[in-house]
Amino acid sequence: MTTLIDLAGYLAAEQAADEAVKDVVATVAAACVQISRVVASGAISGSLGAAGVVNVQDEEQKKLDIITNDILRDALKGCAAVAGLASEELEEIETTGRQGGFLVTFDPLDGSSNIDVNVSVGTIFSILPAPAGRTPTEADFLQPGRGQAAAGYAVYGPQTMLVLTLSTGVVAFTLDASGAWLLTHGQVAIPADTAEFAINMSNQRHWAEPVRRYIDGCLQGKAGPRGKNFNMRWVASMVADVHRILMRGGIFLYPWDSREPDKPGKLRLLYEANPMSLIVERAGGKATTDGQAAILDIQATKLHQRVPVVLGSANEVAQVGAG
Ligand code: AHM
Ligand code: MG
Repeated sequence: MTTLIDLAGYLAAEQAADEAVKDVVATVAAACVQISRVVASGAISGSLGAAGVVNVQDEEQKKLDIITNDILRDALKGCAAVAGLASEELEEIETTGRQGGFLVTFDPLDGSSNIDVNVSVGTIFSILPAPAGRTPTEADFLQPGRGQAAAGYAVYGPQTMLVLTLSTGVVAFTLDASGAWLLTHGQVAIPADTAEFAINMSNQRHWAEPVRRYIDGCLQGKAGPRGKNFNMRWVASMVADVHRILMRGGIFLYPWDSREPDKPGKLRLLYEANPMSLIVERAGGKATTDGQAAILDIQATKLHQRVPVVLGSANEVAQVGAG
């Protein structure tokens, strides 16, 4: 059996990446090992179920949302290269008392609705440059995703995996029984074509016309305008749905819908859409709001801003844009 290199070995060999970014990545990765253990322990540790509180998103927090948020927050506060952090579970940014280095935004446990039924969930993170010589403010977090210094996610599924982009390319590690991240996927590339889409069909009546037309074309299969049969998958954990697309292609849509006009989409820009978009683009895919406009070019205006998301296999995302 060949020996796989671990995360520390990979980071040491990555000459192009900043040493401080590597520290942040190593810190997040270590926190994800802890998170994977608490997630895996489920009912044994009494960590399933609702916490009985509502977060800044007006969503009921699960106990694990709070536990995992605390794990990441504590880890990042202890990391010398981190000046500030923002989380899906925290109303406001937090600073660490340090200046310069990096800001980290994260969704500590994405796919919360799946926790209690033992379906894959994950942690998503984005690392941004912090301002030099002063304490960061909320405005410093509102950067276009194109400027991310690194991004990644951990998926807690049949295998626990860490997917990462530093300066170029996308790599993936698998967690072994000893708690080491081993490099199992040296270069992740999303096929340009696909016949598999992921969308919550129950929202169909709320979609805009181009998305309706696109999905309708897929549903018509071989006899329809696309001339081929499509398959559909929807885990309802963005990490799991995007991970499948990274591994075998596909398109993921959480599009604009008419339910809440002041919340254009469900997913959050700074700690869900931006990090996933950097990973998807670096793996050769496209990440847009509507099949055309790149998510990474959006100038954020609010910490918990929501955006429509259409990402995945490049030619398929372009089909949505053409509609
Ligand atoms: P969360 O961060 O509160 O878990 O919400 C985000 C999740 C995504 O992982 C997933 O793509 C989406 O919400 C599923 O939404 P729905 O329940 O509408 O299918
Ligand atoms: Mg989420």
